[in-house]
Amino acid sequence: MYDLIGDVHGELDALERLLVAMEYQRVRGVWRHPERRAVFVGDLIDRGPASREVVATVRAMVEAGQAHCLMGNHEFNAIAFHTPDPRGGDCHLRPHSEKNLRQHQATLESYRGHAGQLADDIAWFQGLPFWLELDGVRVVHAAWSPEAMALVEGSGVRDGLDWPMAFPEAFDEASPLGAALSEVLKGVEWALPGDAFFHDKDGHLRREARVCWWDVAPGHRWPAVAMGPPSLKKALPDEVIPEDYPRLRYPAEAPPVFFGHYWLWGEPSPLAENVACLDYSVAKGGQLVAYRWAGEQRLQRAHFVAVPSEGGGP
Ligand SMILES: [Mn+2]
Repeated sequence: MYDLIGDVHGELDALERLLVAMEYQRVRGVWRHPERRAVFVGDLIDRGPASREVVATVRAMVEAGQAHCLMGNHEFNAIAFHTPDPRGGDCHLRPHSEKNLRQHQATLESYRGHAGQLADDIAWFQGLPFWLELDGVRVVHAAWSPEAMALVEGSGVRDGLDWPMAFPEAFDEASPLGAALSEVLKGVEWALPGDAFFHDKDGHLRREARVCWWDVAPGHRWPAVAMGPPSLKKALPDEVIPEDYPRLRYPAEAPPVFFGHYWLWGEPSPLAENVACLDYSVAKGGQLVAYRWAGEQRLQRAHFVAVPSEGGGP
């Protein structure tokens, strides 16, 4: 059975406390449980102080057959940041702009003096799955989107080890492949109605918002379906979603699906009977959260385990 673990974002201390709380033990340097396997939903790195150590911890578990790890948008971005654009120019697949340097800063600092390890971990990131269907559960970093997944599958992007060089368009959201990967790794975003906008957690102005892809449709109210900070909820008109927007729904009879990515707050609980987000903002003073799955179709609040971040409180 699986213990599904949310976005760690460089918070090694919280990760170790969570593993201890779930009765994992470190044996010869690798955390393991006699009966259970861990599944990380991605975003091991960035923000927190110990990205390199978190990657080492999780990678050792994966390599010892004790865990699976999904690719998060932060690992995906790191691959692009460290891969020269094969189409030429003096650029990387993710430009080293001031904004991007800021975003990668915590991870770059944790790898300072460990360039060889960084290159090796980036190569390991390239092998992380974009989604997983294990016996009885589905796992993805942000959105279980069958159409986007079919497009990614059909593209052959993962057929070679050096796929970032072979498929540079994977990192361009204007390309069909880039858009599909963005949906899987960053979620479904819709343009806000009229001239509504908000500032995200990093202060960037946005006119699109992540929506709850597991249940959103025309007729639902914007503030109820948009995922984001309180500033987003305030900026949104209390209007219904127009008829020409699509209907998205994760089927109630499908296997339970787990993901991270959404920076939730509060007491961990399922978002629908078979839908759970495990990201509770540990790198912003929230909690690191896991779900201990015991084979159930209807997810239960009692199966969440949470440890507070070091600082505690928002
Ligand atoms: Mn994420």
